[in-house]
Amino acid sequence: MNIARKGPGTGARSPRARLQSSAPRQSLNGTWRFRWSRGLAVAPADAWNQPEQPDSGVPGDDWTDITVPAHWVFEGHGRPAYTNTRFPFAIDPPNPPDENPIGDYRLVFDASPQFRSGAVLRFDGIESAAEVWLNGELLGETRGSRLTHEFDVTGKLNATGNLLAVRVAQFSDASYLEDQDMWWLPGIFRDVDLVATPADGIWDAFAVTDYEAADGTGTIDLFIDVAGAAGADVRLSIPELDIDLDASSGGVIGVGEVEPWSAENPRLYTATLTAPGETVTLQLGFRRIEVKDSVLLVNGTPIQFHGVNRHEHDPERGRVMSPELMKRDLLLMKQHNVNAVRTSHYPPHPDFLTLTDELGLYVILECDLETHGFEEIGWKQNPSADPGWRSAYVDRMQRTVHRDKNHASIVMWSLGNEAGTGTDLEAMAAWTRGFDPSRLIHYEGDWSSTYVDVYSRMYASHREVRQIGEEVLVPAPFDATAAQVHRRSLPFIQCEYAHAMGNGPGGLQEYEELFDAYPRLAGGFIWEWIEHGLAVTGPDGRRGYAYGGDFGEDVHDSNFVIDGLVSADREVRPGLVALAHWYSPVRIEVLDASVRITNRYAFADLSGLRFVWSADAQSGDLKVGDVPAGQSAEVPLPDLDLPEILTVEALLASDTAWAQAGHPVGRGQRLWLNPAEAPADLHAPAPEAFDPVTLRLRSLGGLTLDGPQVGVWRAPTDNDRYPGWDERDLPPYAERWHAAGLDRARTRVVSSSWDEDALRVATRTTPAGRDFSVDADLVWRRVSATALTLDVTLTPFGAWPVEWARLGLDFVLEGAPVGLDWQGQGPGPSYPDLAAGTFWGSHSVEADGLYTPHVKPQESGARAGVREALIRTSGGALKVTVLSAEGVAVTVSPWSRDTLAATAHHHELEADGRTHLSLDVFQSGVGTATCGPGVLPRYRLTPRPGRVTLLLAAGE
Ligand code: IPT
Repeated sequence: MNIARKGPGTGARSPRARLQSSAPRQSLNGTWRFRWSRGLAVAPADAWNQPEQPDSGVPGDDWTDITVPAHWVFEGHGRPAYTNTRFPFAIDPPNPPDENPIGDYRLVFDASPQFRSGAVLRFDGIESAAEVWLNGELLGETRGSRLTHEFDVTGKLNATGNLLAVRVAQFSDASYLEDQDMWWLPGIFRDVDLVATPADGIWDAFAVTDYEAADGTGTIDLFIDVAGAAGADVRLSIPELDIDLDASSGGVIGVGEVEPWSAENPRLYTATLTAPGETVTLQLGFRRIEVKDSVLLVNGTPIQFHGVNRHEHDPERGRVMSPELMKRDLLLMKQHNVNAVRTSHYPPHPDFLTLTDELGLYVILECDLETHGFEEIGWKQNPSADPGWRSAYVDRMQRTVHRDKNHASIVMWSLGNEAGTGTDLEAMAAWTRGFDPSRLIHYEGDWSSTYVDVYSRMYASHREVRQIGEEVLVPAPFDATAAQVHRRSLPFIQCEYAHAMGNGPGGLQEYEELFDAYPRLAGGFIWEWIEHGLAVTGPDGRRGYAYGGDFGEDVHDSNFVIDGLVSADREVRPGLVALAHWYSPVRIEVLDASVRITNRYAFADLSGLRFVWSADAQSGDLKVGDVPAGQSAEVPLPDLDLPEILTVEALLASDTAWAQAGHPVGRGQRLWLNPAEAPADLHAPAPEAFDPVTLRLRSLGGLTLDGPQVGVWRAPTDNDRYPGWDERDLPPYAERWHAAGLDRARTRVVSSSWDEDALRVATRTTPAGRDFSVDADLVWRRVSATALTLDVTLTPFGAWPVEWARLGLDFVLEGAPVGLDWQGQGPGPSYPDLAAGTFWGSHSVEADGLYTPHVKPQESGARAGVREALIRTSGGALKVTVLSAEGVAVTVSPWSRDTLAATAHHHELEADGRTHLSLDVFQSGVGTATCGPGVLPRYRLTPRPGRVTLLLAAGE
């Protein structure tokens, strides 16, 4: 096995489409025999690949059972490893390291006559290179872990006892081309099948569909590659379109008027191709993707990608996908108004695309290619620029395009990710353009590339995105290069933006507003859909997730692999709730006496939606009428007494393939809240309730507590730990906060006085060794034996060198948190730049809903705009009523911020049995600094005064 060369695999048949066919297929998935070796040099040169070798295992031999498909690191052999961009081995292409786990696989199987007359052995995914033997004969080698290889086994199969032997190398020359930001997971991890290739059957078919919006008609340009005897007759039949004709010679076929395919209305027509030996079924979607005047059009209409990047990930099985999990991902996407997926950074399981066709999502289908590790050495030796690798590059692209070429949902072919620049990429593009001019070509890594059809970038700042939107509206400067002129003719997408790592991402609204404002901007794809946590069991049996470094890797990138809108178990993170709002196809603005409804669909009117208003205790349907795509309408509101809250929701009017009738797709709300009534007849509180040294409250009714302590720090989020891309000259907030001492501020009582009507306390809160502070004036009054009012004025003092994380009052309550009931924004958490998708109302969560279980612990769970909250603990309940005009953000946690900041994994957090409560007057935004801009200026919390009046009562 030669795994140190630059070429593609050997011996496989040329790639073809994955066809839904009548040809028999036999799955070879199941239990195989397996043997692991430390490196190729020590992989036994015995007769492992020969039928004579016993495969059943005798005591003492080194063969065990293994599941196919699986990654062997999850089957008891070796361990997973994570790196982002760095190679976990020396950069010495094309040589893999000597310490290179080798897996030998053996399967004995029978083959019925239908396969013996003609068949291929099909491997859908082996990481990273394999040598394939059948009955002692070498069939060839694979390259391209996420690419399909089919080996011709016609005439090579016996009725019984066939031996399939596969030797897999974890690392190979191919690893230099597969440096995606993900776990290194070796093995046969996708399906293995025996597929019959019947005589007079159909080897390959390519139906290039088109839709002419001007007259509503469709065409099919058909290419058929018949197996066996030349000239076999093939009939094309599309019953719904009354088409039944001889298609043997292929060519363009007009189908007359059709309903076009789009993500909004994924209309498919079932077509069959019938040859004497085989029938193939195609699901045809008629659509046209094109660029006109730097605008991206589908079926003649501008569209916007409301997209996400999706890696394949299962917390127990790595990149082994089940049909259920793929469907779950896509349903969740559709339910959150996502209309596009980039298959980052390799072709997904082939069945994924059947689902995107059916459910309606635009797909950027990406080739299995990334050479990011060469960036470490200034892109020296980058394979993309080395003609020696060209055949490997082009082979990868051909395997990518051929397998999936019949899917209506694929609107662009992407050459790969982060592979630098070079002529091998150009060669991939040239082949693709020649083979399939019906789709656009995407590649982000070469900004001056003249061989792509879209200008694509990742994590560009809002300012830059605006410039890109604007530049096509004015003539190009006269010294512009040809490449610049070409680029200005292209639509712009962000193939990655808004890095969904930890608490975040902020800045979604501002991106969406730009995408809406400039025709050139065709939207983008959030990084990324799923967190790649690997399931582990915590010390007390809790389920948790591992990340880079947890498997003893000496080179790793820690939790950078945990950056999804959903957890590895597909729990929705707050970022996805916010995203669903900004990606919504309707905008609803409640005005004084009317509602403005904007239809943001590209094609559909609003007849698929029902609009429901609710105000205080009343509700009803809102008649919205006909609002064509892209238009707005103002609809009068019912005549109501002035309500406190008016909400209008857009709900699905009927069941769809992805959600049931009543599913919310958009919401608008307006508040006219009246301030809470302040209690009268107040007196000074009892001194015993206060700590004699700190003058903080220690008891209230039967409650034992300690507070408030002024707080301006938060347990750093992932985004707080990275410098924003727009201010890389500054250390990240987490470091600046620590340097300034926000995490270790202490309070001194400056003065206090007991009057008849109040206790007045002035405090100064200052980090050790610093001379900047927050001064607080606290006025306590007694309402009853179980209730007090607290009026607090907070004023920054001195020259704070950094913005704050928040400005608030912290309490510690004896007793563990049990739950929270509140009136405010909810039900999920919100931060100033991550608040969309929450709405004002009465909400309630139990203990495990108080926080977001981010895999790496950090600040989470704030409920904003709260006017009233009941904090339930095992030691009793505290009721907080905000008497001043603005609500507060309430954070309730079983862990202190110090504990959150010091613990590596959520499942390792140890609760101290108390309730940590913060009532924040202000909060900073969260931003998306892990990749991209930090907190935008308007969401930063520059030190400023704040004021709040609270009613605190021991509740029930
Ligand atoms: C970008 C990668 O394309 C993506 O795979 C992922 O690694 C992401 O970053 C971070 O999570 S590349 C980076 C240099 C912006």
